[in-house]
Amino acid sequence: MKKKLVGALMCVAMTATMLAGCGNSSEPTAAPAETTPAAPAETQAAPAETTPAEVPAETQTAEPAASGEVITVGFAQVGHESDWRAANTKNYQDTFSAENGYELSFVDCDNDHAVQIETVRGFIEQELDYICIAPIQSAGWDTVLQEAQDAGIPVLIVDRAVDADPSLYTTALGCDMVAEGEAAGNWLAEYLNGEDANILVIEGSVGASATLGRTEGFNNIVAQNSNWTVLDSQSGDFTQAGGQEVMESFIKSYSDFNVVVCQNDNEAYGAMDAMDAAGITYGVDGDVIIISFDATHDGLQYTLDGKITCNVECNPLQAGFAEGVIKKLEAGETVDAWTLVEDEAFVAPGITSDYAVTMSQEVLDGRAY
Ligand code: GYE
Repeated sequence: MKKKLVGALMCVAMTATMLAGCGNSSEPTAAPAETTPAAPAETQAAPAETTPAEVPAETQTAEPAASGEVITVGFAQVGHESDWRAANTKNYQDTFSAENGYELSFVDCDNDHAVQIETVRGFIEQELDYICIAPIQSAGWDTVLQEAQDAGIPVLIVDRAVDADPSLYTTALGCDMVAEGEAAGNWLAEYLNGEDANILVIEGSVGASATLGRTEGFNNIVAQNSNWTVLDSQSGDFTQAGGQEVMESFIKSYSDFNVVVCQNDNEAYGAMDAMDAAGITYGVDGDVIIISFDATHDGLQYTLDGKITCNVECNPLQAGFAEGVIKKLEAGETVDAWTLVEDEAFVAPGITSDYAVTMSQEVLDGRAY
């Protein structure tokens, strides 16, 4: 039995401040509140074999929707680095299904920026109706976004942000990564209640807005606590293996730490393995506080078990927002320049917090991903 109240998605219109919050800059980025639909999308069904030459794509053959022609959508996905990503991919494939009237060209870019750029170029050459990009890194997008705009293809920047001028794409949607980092920091300050913190950070992939934002947000709170020290901060690439490797090297270099911040759940699993092997205790009954991000089902199980003390959610079920944008554009309506996917934080049983929900079996049962 699934209960649905946790992690409810909400769509709100953008403010310039929110946009800044989701990017990697501390300066608010000026952005128009609304964008006019880009040049009309032509609804040509792309043949199944029009995959970018060098990257594997899965293309679903679509049945035209009762109301009209098949809508072709290209999705340049980051890769398959985490449970969060797997849930996000499945959500896009389920939403942009043949049954729903779409032909989805899905490309797993395997965390390679150059492959992702070429994938988008392939989508432009195929003259797809819409392009969704979950940017591996936030930098380096201007040229290909300009190419898509010149071709009249609306681009949706999804999940992570780009640091390109917002006029180069149609819309962006995702979680507020800076706010997530701040939530983690605020919770820690509340929990420590004045105690010292010696902190190790296992960051996500280098240059990703999820990494930059969570780091920036957490550091904003570190700056407010003079008895907190960040001993080290290294990338674990959002993978379990990466988290384990970084934690093993931290354990060799540092003997006195009481907080480990993992920028996603998979890294936390690797970090726990490394601490188990070294005989370091963690969790509500241990010596080290683990903070994680994503709040996937397994991450929340560890939170319920008191091993991860605080887990800050990022909801991967975002395809419905992308579809909402596409439907509006199809209808010739204007769309918001930015859609926030809301999230919340969870803490282990026995902890109450102004910043987080206390974990329970009921919450876990409501977590489908
Ligand atoms: O936290 C991580 C994934 O961009 C929000 O990417 C996403 C992050 C997520 O690999 O697990």
